[in-house]
Amino acid sequence: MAYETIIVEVDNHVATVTLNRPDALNALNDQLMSELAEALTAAQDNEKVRCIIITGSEKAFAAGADIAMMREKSFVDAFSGDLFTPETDQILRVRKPIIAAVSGYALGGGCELAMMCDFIICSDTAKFGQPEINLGVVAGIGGTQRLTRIVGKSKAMDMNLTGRFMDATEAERSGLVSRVVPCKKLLEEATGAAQKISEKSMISVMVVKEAVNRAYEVPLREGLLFERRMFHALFATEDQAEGMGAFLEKREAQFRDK
Ligand code: CO8
Repeated sequence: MAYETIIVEVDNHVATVTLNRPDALNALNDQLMSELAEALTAAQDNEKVRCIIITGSEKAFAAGADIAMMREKSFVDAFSGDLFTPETDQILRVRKPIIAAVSGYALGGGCELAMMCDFIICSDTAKFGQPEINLGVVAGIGGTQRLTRIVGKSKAMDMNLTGRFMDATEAERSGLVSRVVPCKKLLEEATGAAQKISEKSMISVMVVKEAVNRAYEVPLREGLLFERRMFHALFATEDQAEGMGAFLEKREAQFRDK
């Protein structure tokens, strides 16, 4: 499939999707969101792919939803068209892990897209923000909800009310990102993490993704029950026998996703 606003490369079990609208700092428009959702679904369906990376350019992961596209919309257009909802739903249905590799600006919808991924690795030049308030609107795909759960009320209010940007150091301190690396090393670090994940049993990997995401959806008691039941269920897999056997036999495990 030929895409115009993203570039997709599959190498060594890792699909890397690069947002590619350099003239608009990778601003998210209808075409980019629909191509991104389609590429991620294709990666989900591709047996060779075991982990996915979404990245942008050095200057911008994505500077938000496309303001030029949104400017002329009326309430009826936005509400009836359900802007970005089908695409974000499709992205959230992907069961393989997705790493956001962020350099430069991740603002508005860009920050929200990064937070939709399973974890964020960023470069020391990254800048996160929810500046929608400066445009007379508010965040629309998670900036008041996911950000609050991740960094807490005080910082989420600060970011959404003032529109200020958070640098990489603050983002790591706040738990928004898992690692900060020099800009030139960003893709190497993200790819290394993706390849490490690719070596695991895909069944355990998908269970981890589901269980951690469930922590944001259900009360602790329910989440713990889900985790315990999934832990029990994994004893039905060949990969459990292989993983534990390999440890005791002091050799590398060869997982077969069975
Ligand atoms: N949309 C469209 N074009 C953009 C955007 C954007 N979000 N961001 C940058 N661009 C364009 C600029 O217009 C400019 O184009 P041109 O060269 O044709 O004038 C080009 O990218 C380069 O940008 P700048 O010249 O502004 O570059 P600077 O280095 O001076 O500044 C900034 C970089 C600080 C990132 C600046 O571009 C900026 O502030 N951008 C807007 C950031 C913003 O407000 N983002 C939030 C957008 S709203 C949003 O994301 C809502 C998401 C929720 C959607 C929910 C749907 C349900």
